[in-house]
Amino acid sequence: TTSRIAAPNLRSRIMSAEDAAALITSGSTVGMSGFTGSGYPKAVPLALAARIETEHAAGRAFRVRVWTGASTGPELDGALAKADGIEFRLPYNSDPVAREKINRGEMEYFDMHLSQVAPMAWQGFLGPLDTAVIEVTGIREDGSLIPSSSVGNNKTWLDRASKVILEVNRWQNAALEGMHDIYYGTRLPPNRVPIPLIRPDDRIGQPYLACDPDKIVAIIETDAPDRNLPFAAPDESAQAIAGHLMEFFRHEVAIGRLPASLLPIQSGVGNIANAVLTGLVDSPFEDLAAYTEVIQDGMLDLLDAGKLRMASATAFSLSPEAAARINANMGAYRSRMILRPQEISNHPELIRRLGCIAMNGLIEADIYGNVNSTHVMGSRIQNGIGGSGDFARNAFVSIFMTPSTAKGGKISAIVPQAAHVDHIAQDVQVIVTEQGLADLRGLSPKQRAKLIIERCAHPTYRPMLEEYYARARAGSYGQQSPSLPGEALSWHQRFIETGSMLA
Ligand code: 0RQ
Repeated sequence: TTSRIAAPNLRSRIMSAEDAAALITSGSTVGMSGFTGSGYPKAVPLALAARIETEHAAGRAFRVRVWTGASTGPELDGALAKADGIEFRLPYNSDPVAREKINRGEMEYFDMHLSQVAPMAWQGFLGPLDTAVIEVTGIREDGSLIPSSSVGNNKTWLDRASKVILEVNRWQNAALEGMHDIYYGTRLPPNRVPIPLIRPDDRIGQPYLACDPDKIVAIIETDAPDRNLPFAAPDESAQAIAGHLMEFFRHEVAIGRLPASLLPIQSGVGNIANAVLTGLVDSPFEDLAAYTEVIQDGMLDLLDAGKLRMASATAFSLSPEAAARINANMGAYRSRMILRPQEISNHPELIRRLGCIAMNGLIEADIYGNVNSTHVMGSRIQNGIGGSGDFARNAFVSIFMTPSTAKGGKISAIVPQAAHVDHIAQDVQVIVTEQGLADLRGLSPKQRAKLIIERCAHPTYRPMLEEYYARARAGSYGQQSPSLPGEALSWHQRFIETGSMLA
């Protein structure tokens, strides 16, 4: 059936994924849709990976540069990385095969703030974009496109690319139509104007993506599900973190620093973030709103419980079970959800104006509250900074949360010095572990160190941190942020050498 393609003049461009992949040349830059495991193209990347494998087997070089919204699914990043087909990747990756290649030095990766991708593409800082490969839910009679389960950078890829390949995915719910808000008012300096969004509920654009029909070189029809990993049920540690945070919110409301319905919440990726949302279901807070990047399972629970009034994001990031739930009732959810381009969902101007409560995960924090979100032992990339920087710097209150240890206790998440810094201490106002919560607002570095060690460190590592800090106080070159450069990273070195940070 071709019922999802209503534009009669475009029907002639329908072809196989293999024929479409043949239109992509080696060395070219391909802008794909996709944000978390949602709305990424599912047929052309696989066909391209197969073609690359054939070329490589014949001894011919073939690699492409891949831009997306954020992470995608195994059919895109996984398949292309496995075929050794990606020369350069931006702006976020969580695929294990691609991660391995990046960490072996076989693939270049530019990990960047997600709000900056579209502006930088427009500014010409990233080079030309040859082909856009975009999943959509349908093509309307006038040629406008019904977006899919993520918006990401699709507007920008469609506008900037020389040629466009569309995947029309029948699996996506037709009732997605009308949920999106695509803003076409962005400009380059010196012509920028304020973005007219003052509440998370505001619609400031149009529900459809525009695309010059002359650029559309191929249309592929697919019928394949989004693939997001299921979330783990919140364990004891995640529940404890959620508990500390609920206590913090209750306190802030009680003393009048937060309204009773809080402020628009942003919740990062991962199991802990999801557990915190689940914690809000049983909390006293009502009439909540979310201004965030992804709508995950916990958000759906909050919507269903009537706690969350509405959610604004750029993508769904739902387990298969939650995706089925939302698909069974999309019409009802549509009025309470808005999907926007990621430069709007993550826009610093809007995050600052709305006063978002940012809640993100971390890999490690140091005793002064500098946060490493990306590099294990300072050099191995885990995922990328994603939207955490967009939100952390501009939030009303910027919260980072983590279990106090990793790898079965062999790694402390609180260290003398972070081996890589994504979020400087000024952008980190609250740190929460299962041990407790440190509210760092208004504190000097030495006051922060005392509180972080006391409240957040695991009891096994706390005496080691106290001991290091005492010696740093005694022997530091300066006393603003005492440190001993010769041993500040010795815990990391010990882990690399012995497999444990414990002495
Ligand atoms: O690795 O799966 O191999 O065991 O990191 O860690 O504890 O499951 O936590 O899922 O919340 O992820 C920072 C990675 C935390 C995430 C990070 C290892 C750990 C495990 C995952 P394994 P957990 P989470 C906007 C927000 C950046 C992007 C962001 C992230 C794996 O939150 O990517 O914030 N953030 N986006 O074992 C060694 C440590 C470790 C460690 C954790 N100290 N040392 N390994 N791990 N701490 C949303 C978007 O941008 C889409």
